Amino acid sequence: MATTTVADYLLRRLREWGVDKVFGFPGDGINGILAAWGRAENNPKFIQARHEEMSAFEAVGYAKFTGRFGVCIATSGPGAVHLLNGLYDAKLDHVPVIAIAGQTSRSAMGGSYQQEVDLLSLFKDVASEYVQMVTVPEQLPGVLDRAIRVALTERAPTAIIIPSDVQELEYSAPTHAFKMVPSSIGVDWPTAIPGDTAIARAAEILNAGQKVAILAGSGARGARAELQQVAELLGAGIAKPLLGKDVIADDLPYVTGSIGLLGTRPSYEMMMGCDTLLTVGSSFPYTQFLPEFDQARGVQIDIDGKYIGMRYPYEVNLVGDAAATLRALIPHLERKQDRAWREDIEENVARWWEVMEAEALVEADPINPMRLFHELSSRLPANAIVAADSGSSANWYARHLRFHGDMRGSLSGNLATMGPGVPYGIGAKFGNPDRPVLVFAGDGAMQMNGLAELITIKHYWQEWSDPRLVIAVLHNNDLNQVTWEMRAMEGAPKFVESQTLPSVDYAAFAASLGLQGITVDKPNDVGPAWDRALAADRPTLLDVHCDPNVPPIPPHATLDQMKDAGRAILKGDQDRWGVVKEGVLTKVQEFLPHKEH
Ligand SMILES: Cc1ncc(C[n+]2csc(CCOP(=O)(O)OP(=O)(O)O)c2C)c(N)n1
Ligand SMILES: [Mg+2]
Repeated sequence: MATTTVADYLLRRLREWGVDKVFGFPGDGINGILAAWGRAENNPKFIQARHEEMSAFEAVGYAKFTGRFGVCIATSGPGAVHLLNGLYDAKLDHVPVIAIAGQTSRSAMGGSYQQEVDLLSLFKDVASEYVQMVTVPEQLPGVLDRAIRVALTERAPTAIIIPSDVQELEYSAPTHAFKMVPSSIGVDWPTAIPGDTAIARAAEILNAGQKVAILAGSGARGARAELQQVAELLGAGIAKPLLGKDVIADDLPYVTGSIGLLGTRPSYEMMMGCDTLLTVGSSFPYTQFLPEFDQARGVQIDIDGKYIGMRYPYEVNLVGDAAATLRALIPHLERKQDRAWREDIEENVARWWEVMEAEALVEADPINPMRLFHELSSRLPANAIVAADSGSSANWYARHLRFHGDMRGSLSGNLATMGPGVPYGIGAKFGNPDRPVLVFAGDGAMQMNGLAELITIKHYWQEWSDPRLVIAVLHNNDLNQVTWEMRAMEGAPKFVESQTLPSVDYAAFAASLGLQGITVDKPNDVGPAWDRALAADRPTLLDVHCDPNVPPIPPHATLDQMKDAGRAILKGDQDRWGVVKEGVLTKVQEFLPHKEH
């Protein structure tokens, strides 16, 4: 075909933006684009998932682990509907993703035609920053360019709808005329730094305090050296919300690790004891894990004025780039002479890691899930990327993995949806084919979608220069996280009908796809299984038979609360109440809190 169609031009413009991969699934609502893809010799590369929600998760994973924007594509009607959950994951975790969806022909619109869903309304909430339908060719470059720039500016998903007949029209560029919107490619960003007066006010607060706590979230990524320098000067510890787990390494003695329900005791202690709070690039929502309102003076740094000043009554709210703002602050900070607070934090952290190890080594039936994470922790390659699904694995990911080097890690932090683990891993591999990628997923998540998405791994893994993608399945025949939430928060026993899962041979399923499948049902086999997976010449699934009676214990739990959660022992109905491992309770208590909160 000699002429350039709208679809041809769409792909060309994506290439000009540097897009080399698009995650999608076909359908006749995008047939015009697929035909153009064939003409473009699959550039950008079309990556076929089993389900459009997976395409969206893969685009989110790709964006999270590359720092670039992700692109996904789906057909009209059902395909577009399937994208939604993945796009909400992008929205809630502030990830730039562009969704492209087909639509019925313009001539059929409004006629209750097959697969006609009102996509502008469907995407209105999830892509609230920008959703547009392209109805004439001249609209295309402007709409696509804006969808990309808005996604990058707002760190949000945006959506473009292209009716099937428009895809096949001859492309015609916007002209230098009334009601035309010419457009251009690319964007360069400023480095935002607050003014001198604001920096001085912040420094005054940080210098006045004796016990400084730092909360560093995903917005602090790229500010590692500065965070270290500030923590050093202020004698502070650094706690990390889930999405910020990889912003600073856990092998620094003053990094207290995760915070919140899935957090660590040293983070909790630090927040409860501090007199000054410095929050950098975090909108951690759980106020109850931050200091009491009248306890600490607060300074917040965030790139986005829309999200600053929330969650705590900060005295100074600095809108700016994390690294640049910290660099501006540093010359104004006085080194704290009294290091007692810092020493206290370091002692707590050292003891906490010992407790974590002891907990992980408590015997269970058959495998203590903490052991699975613990054994990996010491084997983690410095360039590993880790993804965890929602479920009990998120707890162990948060508490037991000791990140070091340039490791990256993420999960569905705010939507907390089940299902992103395996597709995040795939997106991570396509963004970083030379890095090992490790995924933790529950058996519920595998049954929901992970098993099917293993087929996508089978389809593509040989293209990755480092073939190591390891899926560790927490095989506990239970929707365990919710079972424990019911027990601990509702005081209700396990409702077997909703919670128990049918058992599946996950390793055999993986092996049937030509992947390495390893069943692990003895505690001492966990370490060697990781060794095999990390030395393999192909992706591996570890089918790990985990004990559902190891409770994910919140760091602030008192012994009584923990015993309460394990009422099993009192009630005797083991299946419904679970039997909390006595050893786990005892080990956690070895980490004696300074005070009971
Ligand atoms: C799409 C979706 N449905 C339901 C939930 C509620 N939920 C959160 S964790 C969980 C259990 C997950 O079970 P599994 O994947 O087996 O992991 P486990 O906790 O057993 O390790 C459920 C049902 C959710 N977060 N997302
Ligand atoms: Mg499970």
